[in-house]
Amino acid sequence: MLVDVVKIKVAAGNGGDGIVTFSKVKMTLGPTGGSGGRGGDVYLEAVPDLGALRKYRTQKDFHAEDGRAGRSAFRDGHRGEELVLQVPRGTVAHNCATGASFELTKVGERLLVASGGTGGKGNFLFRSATNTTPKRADPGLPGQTAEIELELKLIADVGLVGLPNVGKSSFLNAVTNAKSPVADYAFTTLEPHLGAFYGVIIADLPGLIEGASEGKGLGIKFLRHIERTRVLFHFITATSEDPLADYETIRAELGAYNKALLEKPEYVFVSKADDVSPERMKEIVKSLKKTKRAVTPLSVFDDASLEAAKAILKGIVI
Ligand SMILES: Nc1nc2c(ncn2[C@@H]2O[C@H](COP(=O)(O)OP(=O)(O)OP(=O)(O)O)[C@@H](O)[C@H]2O)c(=O)[nH]1
Ligand SMILES: [Mg+2]
Repeated sequence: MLVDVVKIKVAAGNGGDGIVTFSKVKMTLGPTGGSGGRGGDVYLEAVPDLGALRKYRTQKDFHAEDGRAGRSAFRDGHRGEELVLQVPRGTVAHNCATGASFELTKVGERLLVASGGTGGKGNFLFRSATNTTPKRADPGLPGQTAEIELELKLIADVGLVGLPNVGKSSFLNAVTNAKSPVADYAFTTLEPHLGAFYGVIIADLPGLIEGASEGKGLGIKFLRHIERTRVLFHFITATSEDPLADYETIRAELGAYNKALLEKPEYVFVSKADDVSPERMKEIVKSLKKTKRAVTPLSVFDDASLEAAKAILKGIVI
């Protein structure tokens, strides 16, 4: 799993000071000092860019704008601009002082990490029947500061499942810039590999075999990585003698691990389409109708079929 950790310091803006001023115009004598503006807040905001933590390797200190001081003639100071720090979706923010943690799971989600200081009141607000010439104005309060550890824990959106040697890793490598090992033998992939397609995170898993739930092959422990995925891509090779039986073998193992995996939306891909005749492919697609899933022929050597798979990926809302 790709895990990335950085520590940053954030400071919200300080509140602006209130001021003491008086009108010099004879008919309107009295306090006119405006209040200070509130300091800007600091937020974290989840974005699809998985590399968004990179910039915090060089810059570590962030300060939102301070509120401006109040001015004469009842003019309040401007609020300080808020500061929004972008982090990749899947980032867990730990407040180092309080120990509190919060996970940003959805794109656009925001977390307030430091509140701006309140602006101080100007003397206009201290006027009263008994004190028509108040000389008091309050200073702005300091903004909150915090030290925050940002930890990226990728949550896959799509899990690639299937028997060994059916082209799962080849597919991941074809649609993302991942470099999952590929070879013409079973169990090339020994641990999950991740790739991102426009922010959609794909987890390539080791192949499953019949009896995996009893520990055969590499077992099924790694299926925990796809418990939280939204969608499964189920790969079946066109070179199989009985693609439907392959499908059912995998479904049985998924169900043995966790029945909830069977409820996930699932797309079936018939891989290595270039290795069989179009007639055979038709037969296979027909036999897989029983799965009641969308069935898509796929070859990593055929751009049109990769585009069809990418269109499905694009439809996955993150
Ligand atoms: N002809 C053809 N061969 C493919 C295609 N996709 C993958 N292969 C080949 O099939 C073999 C297995 O591919 P992998 O991507 O390693 O398969 P896998 O499902 O990840 O295998 P495991 O990691 O062992 O579960 C490799 O030799 C690939 O080059 C395809 O679309 N067409
Ligand atoms: Mg593989």
